[in-house]
Amino acid sequence: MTTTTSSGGRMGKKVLITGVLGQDGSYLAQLALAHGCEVLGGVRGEVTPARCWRLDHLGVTSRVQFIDFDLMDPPLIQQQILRHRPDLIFNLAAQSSVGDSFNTPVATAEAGGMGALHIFEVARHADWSPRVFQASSSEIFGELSDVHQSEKSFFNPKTPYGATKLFAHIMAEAYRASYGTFVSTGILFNHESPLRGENFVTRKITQSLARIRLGQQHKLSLGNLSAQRDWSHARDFVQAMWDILELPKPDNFVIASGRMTSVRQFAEMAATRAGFELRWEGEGVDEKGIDRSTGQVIVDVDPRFYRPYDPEQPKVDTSKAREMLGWSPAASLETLIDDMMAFEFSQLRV
Ligand code: NDP
Ligand code: GDR
Repeated sequence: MTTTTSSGGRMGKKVLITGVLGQDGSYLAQLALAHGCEVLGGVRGEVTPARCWRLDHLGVTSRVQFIDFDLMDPPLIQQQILRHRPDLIFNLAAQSSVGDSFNTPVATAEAGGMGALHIFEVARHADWSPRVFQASSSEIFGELSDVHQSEKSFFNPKTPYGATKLFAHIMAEAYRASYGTFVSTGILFNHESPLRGENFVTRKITQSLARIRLGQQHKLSLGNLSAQRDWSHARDFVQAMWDILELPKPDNFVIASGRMTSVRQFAEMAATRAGFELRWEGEGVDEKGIDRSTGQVIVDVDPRFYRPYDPEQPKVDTSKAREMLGWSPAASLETLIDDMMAFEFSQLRV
């Protein structure tokens, strides 16, 4: 039997989370379990203990029912959804690195674009009307002239990842309009956490700075330091995803904090929190770069980390999420960085 909790939860509901071993999948599994839901965790390939480190960190691994789920395998997608009949489907699986998408455009599109479409198609024919959440991205905006972007903006992505996410986003709208399928989207700006993959710039920075502080690494090499991002905590973003599927009608929501910070500023803030001052290449520090007596560390720029195309992230109007969901991020950027640095030191000191 299904009951609704006072917190708007869905006690007893079955929730399928694709990409459950990823950052957002792990936090969302924890949230759904806290709401009394049964969590089906979609995973491609074998579930090894090493791959469950995020769920382990949150203490929920044993409560997730793992199911084989590969976005590149349409018959498997259909079979698993029809077999388990989830009430809510959060499609979080994707090749999620914009940088990697330049090297793997076809695989990125097949999983993130066609994979999402196959899920919508099963939901369209399902006789129990599941609700679907699709993880869209701020990358769908691309380079635009509007000052503040919103759900109604014209989309103009130019990265393979952005184009893939736009395909799935437009398909979600098409399924709503054409078939009445309950598919909502979150146009998600960057969200980070201690559970972020190491190939993303925030985690790369916090992990490297902790290693440098403990003498395990000499130098942090980055790409575009002046790139600006609207960074929030992933824990707050999975709450927004949850709230979006609680609404009576499917819709699109921009989810962001509204605060832009450069990569360089993020690194400086993280270093301050790690207890030292950053010195940058060309500021009188030699190639080896680290002087532990003064606690100074060097960060250099390595062209290998530049992208062939790296558009500025647009500023955004978040009023729809504030008004219709009552959502705004609970954690500040400072809290996020504190959380990430504390995690790095706890990992390296054991
Ligand atoms: P992660 O990269 O941490 O997680 C993505 C998960 O998808 C991984 O567990 C990965 O598994 C899985 N996956 C990849 N390809 C497939 C496939 N073919 N079939 C099944 N599973 C697959 O991403 P996040 O948790 O950070 O992001 C969640 C979603 O939100 C993604 O769709 C991302 O594009 C989107 N998003 C994220 C933002 C962010 O800032 N975090 C912002 C905007 C959108 P494996 O270990 O096997 O690779
Ligand atoms: P992004 O995140 O591309 O915004 O995609 P990422 O952390 O990879 O890059 C952010 C910005 O930092 C610059 N940068 C570097 N990036 C990486 N990864 N490594 C570096 O060394 C480095 N140096 C500078 C990048 O050029 C870029 O401008 C994330 C993902 O979570 C997507 O899935 C999601 O859709 C978008 O956020 C919104």
